[in-house]
Amino acid sequence: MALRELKVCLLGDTGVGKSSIVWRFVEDSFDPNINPTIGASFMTKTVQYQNELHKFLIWDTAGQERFYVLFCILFQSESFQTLKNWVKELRQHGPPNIVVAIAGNKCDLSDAREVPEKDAKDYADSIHAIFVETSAKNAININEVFIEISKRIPVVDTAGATSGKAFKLGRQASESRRTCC
Ligand SMILES: Nc1nc2c(ncn2[C@@H]2O[C@H](COP(=O)(O)OP(=O)(O)OP(=O)(O)O)[C@@H](O)[C@H]2O)c(=O)[nH]1
Ligand SMILES: [Mg+2]
Repeated sequence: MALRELKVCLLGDTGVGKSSIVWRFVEDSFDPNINPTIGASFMTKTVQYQNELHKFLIWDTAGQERFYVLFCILFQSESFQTLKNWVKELRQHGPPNIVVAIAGNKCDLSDAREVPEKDAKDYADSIHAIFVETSAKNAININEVFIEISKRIPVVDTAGATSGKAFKLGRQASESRRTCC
C-alpha cells in the first residue's frame, strides 16, 4: 500500500486548543491541565485512507509566538482575526497547493460562542478552506478534520506521480510518537 506524507502545521492563538486537537487525534486523550506549548512539538500518526496510508507529520506551534503556516483554529472573535491574518500571510508566502483547514474548536462551550458558525463557514468558503467545528474535549469531529485533509490531497496516478508533486512515496510502518524541539 502506498504511503504518503502529509505535513500539517497548527496555527492559532494561545489557548484555542491546538495541542489538545493533536492529542485527541494521535492519542485519543484529553488533558484539561495541558501546558501551553513552548516553541513547537512534533507528532505523527498514520491512518488508512482508501487504498493508501496517509502519514500526518504534525507540527504543533506555540500560539504565543509567530511561527510557520498551514492549519488554523478559531473560537473567539480575536482568534478569528488572527486566523484571517495567518491566511493572508499564507496566500502571500505559502506554497501554491496548500490545503487550509479551519477548526472551530471548543464547540462544546456553546454558551461562550463569539463567532457565529455561519460567519466562520462563509469565510472558509471564501478562501476555499475546509471548515469543521470541533471539540478536542468531547472528541467531536477531530478525526473528520484529518479525513477532510486527506480528501483534498491530489490522487496518485498508477505511475506514481501526483499532480501536486508534494508527497513522498515509500513503505513505512504505522506509528505515533511525540517529541519536543
Ligand atoms: N472545553 C474545551 N476545552 C478545551 C478544548 N480544547 C482544549 N481545551 C482547553 O483549552 C486550554 C488550552 O488548550 P491547549 O491545547 O493547550 O491550547 P493551545 O492552542 O495548544 O495553546 P498554546 O500551546 O499556548 O498555543 C486547555 O485548558 C484545554 O484543556 C475543547 O475542545 N473544549
Ligand atoms: Mg499548545
